[in-house]
Amino acid sequence: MSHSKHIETQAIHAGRINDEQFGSLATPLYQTSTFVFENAEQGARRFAGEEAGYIYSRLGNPTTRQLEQRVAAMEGMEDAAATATGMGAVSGALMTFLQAGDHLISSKAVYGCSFALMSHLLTKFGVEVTFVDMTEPENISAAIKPNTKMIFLETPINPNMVVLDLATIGNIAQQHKLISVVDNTFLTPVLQQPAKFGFDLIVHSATKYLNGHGDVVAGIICGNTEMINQIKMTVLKDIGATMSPHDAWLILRGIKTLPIRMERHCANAQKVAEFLEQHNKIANVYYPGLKSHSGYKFIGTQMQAAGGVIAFEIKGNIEDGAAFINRMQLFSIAVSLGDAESLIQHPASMTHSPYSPEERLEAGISDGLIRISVGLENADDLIDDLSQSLAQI
Ligand code: 4LM
Repeated sequence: MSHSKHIETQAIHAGRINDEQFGSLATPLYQTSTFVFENAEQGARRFAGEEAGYIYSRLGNPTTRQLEQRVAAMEGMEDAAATATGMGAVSGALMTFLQAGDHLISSKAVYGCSFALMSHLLTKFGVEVTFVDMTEPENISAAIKPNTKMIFLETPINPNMVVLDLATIGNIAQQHKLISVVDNTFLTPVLQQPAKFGFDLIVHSATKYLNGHGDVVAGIICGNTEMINQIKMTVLKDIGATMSPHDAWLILRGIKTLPIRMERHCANAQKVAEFLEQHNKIANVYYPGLKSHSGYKFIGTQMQAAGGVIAFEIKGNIEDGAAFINRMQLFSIAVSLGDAESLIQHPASMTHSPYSPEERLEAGISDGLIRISVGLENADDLIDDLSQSLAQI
């Protein structure tokens, strides 16, 4: 499938394999652990890389392959590696290319377990990590050392919705020949394609919008063919963070509606954010779709729209915040995001609890921050739910 097709078409057709045997319209699910060789010689040729073909599902599977090709096309990248979870994707991108003695520069604020991976696990293996505030790109330049190998960021940042400047950061990475990695989970390729700004690797928690139905944990890494092959030989072959073919099948089904789902998530979130912004019990709203947000200027250039996640602080203390969350009826109290169902959670005690209180403060994640993932329900019903709980503060 050509990369020049529109994203709505790619979401349905890119990477599609023709089922020559039966003509199945839906992707066949190859729910198999292993693949049978015609003879011993063929098995040997496949292991030696002399003959194309599947060997064993940890190394590759036709259903999973279709998903890889679809997401790669949508991101405008050559290839992709599907992983067991989003953390499998983040760790795969980082661990394949970093070794003891290398230096990694990461945004200070990132998803809690990505922070834990970098600050705890990678340092244990001798990788040096510096966390910087990337809203000032000069901080990145200032942190670069002779052993700096890679930079890592998310935008908008989970959970505080700060938008980072991909064009400027991408330039810095290219000038210094650093491997640049963006976590594109929050916007998906429908709303933001970091490859346009020269980024080398794009990672996703496919658990979120790509699948969109809250029934899978999965991840994917996009990049050029050479880097993806290297990742597959590391994170899939040797570490084993492989996506299940059944999960790939569900994501392939979910991704067909990604463009229309994102449209609705954005429209609903915009209405909800505007409602929150004018409410007298709300102290701050962080949503790049609001003119008051520092990320608003990137809409239409770097990102098509602001996505479906909103962060905010209420007027009141931590107990008021917990009571506010507990009174929600339509919003489920749950971590994760990007599902049809609207979700609400408290980053300091949940998704970002791997940070120490000091690290969290330093990263700009306040204790009072509440994060919602605006689902696909009717926006007025979501506003009614927020409204009833806010009225009781
Ligand atoms: C959450 N997030 O925030 P898996 N990258 C980003 C993420 O938000 C996440 C991952 C990677 C949440 C999970 C509980 C930007 C996860 C990791 O959970 O490993 O698929 O993705 O609520």
